[in-house]
Amino acid sequence: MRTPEFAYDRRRLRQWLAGEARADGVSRRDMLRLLAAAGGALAAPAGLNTPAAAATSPGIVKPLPDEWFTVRGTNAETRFAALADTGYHTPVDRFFVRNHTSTPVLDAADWTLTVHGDGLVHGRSVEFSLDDLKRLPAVTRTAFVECAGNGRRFFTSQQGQTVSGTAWTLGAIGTARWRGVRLADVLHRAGLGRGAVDVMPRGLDAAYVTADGTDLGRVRRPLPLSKALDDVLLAYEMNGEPLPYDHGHPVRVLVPSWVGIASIKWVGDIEVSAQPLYSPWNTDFYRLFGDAYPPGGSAPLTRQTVKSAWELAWGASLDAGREHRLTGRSWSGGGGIVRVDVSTDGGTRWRRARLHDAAHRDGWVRWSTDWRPPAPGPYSLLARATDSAGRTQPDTTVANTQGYLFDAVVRHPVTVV
Ligand SMILES: Nc1nc2c(c(=O)[nH]1)N[C@H]1C(S)=C(S)[C@@H](COP(=O)(O)O)O[C@H]1N2
Ligand SMILES: [Mo]
Repeated sequence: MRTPEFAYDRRRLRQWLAGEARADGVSRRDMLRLLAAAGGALAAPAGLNTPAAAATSPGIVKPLPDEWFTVRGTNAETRFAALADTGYHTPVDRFFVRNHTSTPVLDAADWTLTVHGDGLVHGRSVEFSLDDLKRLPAVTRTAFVECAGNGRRFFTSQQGQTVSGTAWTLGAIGTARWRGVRLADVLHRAGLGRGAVDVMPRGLDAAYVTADGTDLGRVRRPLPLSKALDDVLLAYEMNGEPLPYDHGHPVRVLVPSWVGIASIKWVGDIEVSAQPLYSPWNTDFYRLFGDAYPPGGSAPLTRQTVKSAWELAWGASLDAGREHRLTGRSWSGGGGIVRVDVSTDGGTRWRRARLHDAAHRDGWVRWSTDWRPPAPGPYSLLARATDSAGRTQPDTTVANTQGYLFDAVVRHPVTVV
């Protein structure tokens, strides 16, 4: 999996150098840095850097009750304890929100999707209304959306490392039943050309301006055509209801198993390109940078890693001498979860948790374990999952400066009283 993706990235960088790839909105300096890291020569076409604009204020439409969410800047993290009484699918009203700016309130009747670019036959652009999409075959698929930065706080709190970005605990994930059309069907309907290589959906939310005032334009991230044609949906329903405002109304991209940024909300246009594409979301962001990585960073992030979370408040109190049924969930972007081991004594002794769901690709499994805490005092609860590809959560995650893909076993503190 890793090798072809690295090769893909290197090939694209070489094409950019030869003037055969586009990188609108990415600074020339960033492209040169990536190129240098990939071992290319230093001579390149001019890039773009647009000037500063004002910062935006948070804007999430749905209510964010304190018992369900922790608000973090423009984002809202789901409290795992609030999932204990929910089923497999995360109710929309408890589903985390990750917004670069704020939720645009769009009217489905006015909405259109424009598919355009030189990767279409004759280079013509094609428009679809929501009704047009609904006339194509509908597909339903259960999948999680998880932010690449989920668990970021633990780089600092467990490993003592400084990382940038929203300090999520483990609640930047939700699993929903999505209904929509296959992106492949829309691309074929639009007239996919033989030369197409990259597909870049773009959101209708406001342009994203970084803390230092750089306007990066609207949120967008290219996907290789192979993934776009494989299992990607244009979703217009979430858990049987029209897609809610905060989750991309009226239509979002849903890229199963990949980092959440791939699943562009409020999609307004999709560029189909015969040249490789770059955006800041696959050059500066959503790559791994740091001591363990090449100077230009890793290849752009794709699949999620393995994680586990207890459906318990951080620092929850439990009565000593009583049996408690403790519950949690584990998930992976690399295959269904086949095994979860738990420890209630800080990691000395381990036992298997009971799994309540079959291994589900792109989804999570719910699990439980019974525990009678012997005596009052502080305890750490640990859970370690293994997926069907044999990947297991490690004890520590190799650091990266932006704190992506934390997958180590989290030590969840509780107090026995
Ligand atoms: N247009 C647009 N799409 C977007 C984003 C955004 O800010 N704008 N955030 C991305 C990120 S980083 C994540 S993790 C997911 C979050 O999806 P959710 O808010 O529905 O949970 O949406 C992705 N799609
Ligand atoms: Mo994200």
